[in-house]
Amino acid sequence: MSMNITLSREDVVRLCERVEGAQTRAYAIPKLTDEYPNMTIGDGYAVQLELRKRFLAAGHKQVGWKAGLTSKAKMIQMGVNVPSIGFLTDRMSRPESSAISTFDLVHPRVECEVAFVMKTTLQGPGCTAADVLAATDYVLPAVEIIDSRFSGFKFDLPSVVADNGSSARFVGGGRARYAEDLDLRTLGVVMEKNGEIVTMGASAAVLGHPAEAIAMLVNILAELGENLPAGSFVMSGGITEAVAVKPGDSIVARFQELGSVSMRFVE
Ligand code: OOG
Ligand code: MG
Repeated sequence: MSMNITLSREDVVRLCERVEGAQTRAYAIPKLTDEYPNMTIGDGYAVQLELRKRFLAAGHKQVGWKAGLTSKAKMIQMGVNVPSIGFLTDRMSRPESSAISTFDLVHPRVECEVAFVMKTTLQGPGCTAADVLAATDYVLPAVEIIDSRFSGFKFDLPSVVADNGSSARFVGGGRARYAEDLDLRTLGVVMEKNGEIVTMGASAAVLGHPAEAIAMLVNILAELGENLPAGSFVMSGGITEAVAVKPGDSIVARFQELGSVSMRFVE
């Protein structure tokens, strides 16, 4: 992955303000590459870094990271073939079984993920899935509510990286387990919307093993000059494709061995 930055500092700030406006006021914008066709993935991460700095300066607390586009189902759904990473803050977290407002979201979708909580800091490059498992405190099931700010949920990698990987909300829940007590490759998950099964999959869909996605994230962080701190909450990427939700919908994600995560959506 080339982390080449081609945008001027002014353009990075301009695009960050455009994405920040769309995120905080919940409106759709055209993908950034319509105006900057030569934008690179490195440019996308420069905009994402600017966004993170602004949120942290405004008092948001970073709680961890997310890997995205790590399963075939997600890559096919979004027409992208390289994984991405994004940051997670306290403002994005929602309690299990809660009512989540869609008022401040553009076109939310939900996806089932395995989340990791780290007990030691990881530093790439060269981080492997075995390193990740050794550094993991426990795993838990999560539902990510993604919300691309790009019209029609249509984007390319530089644009989605700049939009912080479509991060919007997330819910951790179920039952926390030690990774060594589970076979993290073969966990089944079923997602129900309004009592009907809408999608299902197995955790191997995420790069063969969800810990591989965390290793990839650590190696991307190294390219960005950062590590994955102890205590981080990290989501490994949607196992299934993402499912659109609207006010009135209720979601239950049932994970084998990890219990379930539920929420409902309101205006
Ligand atoms: C990009 C974010 C993908 C995942 O788990 O694959 C993601 C998107 O699909 O909007 O969070
Ligand atoms: Mg996700």
